[in-house]
Amino acid sequence: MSEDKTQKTMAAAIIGRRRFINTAALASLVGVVGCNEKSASTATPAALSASDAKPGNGSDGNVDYSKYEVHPGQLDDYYSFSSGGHAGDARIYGLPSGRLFKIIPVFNMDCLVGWGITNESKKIIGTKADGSVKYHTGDTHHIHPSYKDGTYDGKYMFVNDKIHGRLARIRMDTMETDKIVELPLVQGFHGTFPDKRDPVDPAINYTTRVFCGSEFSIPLDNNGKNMDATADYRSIFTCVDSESMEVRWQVLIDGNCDLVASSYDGKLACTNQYNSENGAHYEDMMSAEMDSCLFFNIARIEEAVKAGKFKNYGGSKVPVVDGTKAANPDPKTALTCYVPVSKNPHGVNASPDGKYYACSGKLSPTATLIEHALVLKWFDGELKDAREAVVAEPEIGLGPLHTGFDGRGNAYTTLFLDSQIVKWNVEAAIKSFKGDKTAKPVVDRLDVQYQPGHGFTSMGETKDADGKYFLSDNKFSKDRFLPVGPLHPETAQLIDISGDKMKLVADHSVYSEPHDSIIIPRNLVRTRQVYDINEFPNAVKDAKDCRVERKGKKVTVYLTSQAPTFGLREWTVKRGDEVTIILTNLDKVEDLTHGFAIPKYDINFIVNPQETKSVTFIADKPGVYWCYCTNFCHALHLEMRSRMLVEA
Ligand code: RUQ
Ligand code: CUA
Ligand code: CA
Repeated sequence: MSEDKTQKTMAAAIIGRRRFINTAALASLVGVVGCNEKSASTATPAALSASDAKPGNGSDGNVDYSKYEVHPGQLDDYYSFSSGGHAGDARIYGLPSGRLFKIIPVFNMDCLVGWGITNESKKIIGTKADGSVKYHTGDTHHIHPSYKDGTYDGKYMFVNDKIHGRLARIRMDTMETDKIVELPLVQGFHGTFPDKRDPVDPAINYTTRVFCGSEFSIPLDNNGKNMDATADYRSIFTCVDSESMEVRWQVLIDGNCDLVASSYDGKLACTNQYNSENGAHYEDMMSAEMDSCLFFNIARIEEAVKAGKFKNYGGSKVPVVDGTKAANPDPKTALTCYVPVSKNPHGVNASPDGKYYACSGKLSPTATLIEHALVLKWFDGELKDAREAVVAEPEIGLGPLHTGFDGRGNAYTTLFLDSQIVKWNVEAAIKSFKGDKTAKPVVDRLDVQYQPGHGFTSMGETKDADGKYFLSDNKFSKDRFLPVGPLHPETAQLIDISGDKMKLVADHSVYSEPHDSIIIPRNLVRTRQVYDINEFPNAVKDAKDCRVERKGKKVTVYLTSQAPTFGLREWTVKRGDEVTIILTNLDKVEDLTHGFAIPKYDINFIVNPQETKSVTFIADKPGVYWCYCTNFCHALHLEMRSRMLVEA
């Protein structure tokens, strides 16, 4: 089909279906995805896929799949860092192979490494007064590394917890979580993004702030006295210091926050709002024709905080400035700018050249393109209306969610309802918006299997977008894999975007529930293999230092591991003692990790080379207990044990 005819057919289809996108029809349309078992194999998005993408199983005789194989002993060229959704973790996959390399425990418990079991990890997760872990659950949605000069510096990754409103930081040298902060006044902390340059001092060109959007509006004093006055519910935008991981300030807004993006010059952060209506029921959230993409003027917000123009709420000491429309009538002093975009947007992504933000319609078959420079002009009082910052709104298909960029002027948006990836050209979209009828924004479409959520390009969230791969994290795998039970894996489909046409090159199964990822090249993964023993103030540096110390009922066992033995063959404690075991792994050899488990005491953790960890428990069960190494380390691994006697 010719491109011209394609465009016409598509436009007709969109207009035809657009009428359907009202409250009731949307519910049934979305319902199809989950309820109709035929929807998978018959999910021929052909109704709209008037391109030459072939509906069907996606296999294409023209693709040389062997080009994307990773042979035994070879390394992957790219790595995706993925958030694990309500598994509460983060994962590292290789690309193009799709091999899973690591699951990084963040908000979850993990008995492989002892996350949530060791004293050190409990302290990071947060504890209650009795020393037990405060929350055992988490829901990680968005993961983004720290930046230097608009690209990743390989230092940290930040990931959110939607359930309890927490932000975690992962050190990229060890790929371990090192700090977690709980945001005050927030429920449903969803989108997060670090800044890419300091908004106040442009010479500081690295991440100093992490922006966090809360999706659910709640009463400001959430004291159990207000269920019905939903107009008083508020959603709050938060800034966390990337080094101290303390909350710096918050902004009260109209509507809600969903996804978050940051500018390349440090001046703005933004969030798409699908519930500008502040509705408490889903039909209310869909009642307005337009919602917004909300921009935050970071320097002005920080000036306001400095000048004391803030309030405190709900017992929190964090300064909260007022970013509502009513409090910001004059653009020249406004802290926030609400740019109207089409209905219930989902996803906002900054283009790698720093010029645009693409905000998807979700309930409108459009993406809204907003120009960064024009938003700045609005803040200078030079635009009559914030809507003037919109420079394009191409019709791209049904259910647009997230957009990746290739660094060559093209955008790739996931279409949830159409189950497609649509490639559209930014300049053509701008021309078309200006009325140029010859400009054709949509240049390609590809069916994916099925219903994509996030999609992202290699290095696409940086100025170094390389236009090599797009990964489509799909919400349903249906018939792509042998069902291994009612809970299916999800599909991450790898698409080669280096040519004019998108090519589906691999289906990878991913453990539920992948949310968002970034793709980075191999050279950005630079981990350490052995810890420095001096990093741990409580390290037991020599096997000769192993001992048991008692202070009243508190007993500390100083222990080392060195394949294939622990530094003490046996030790004795008394019933009722509070026992702390401090274990240092003295092995210096790369990949020589030991484990330590105590039966019936629920103790299980690992120590990596030269690392120290500790656990504390009450010795309340008399008997002899074999403390054994859980991690295969040596030919005599099974013999690597100690005995603990708990005296009756
Ligand atoms: S959201 S499927 Cu939690 Cu990232 Cu868009
Ligand atoms: Cu040490 Cu197995
Ligand atoms: Ca809405």
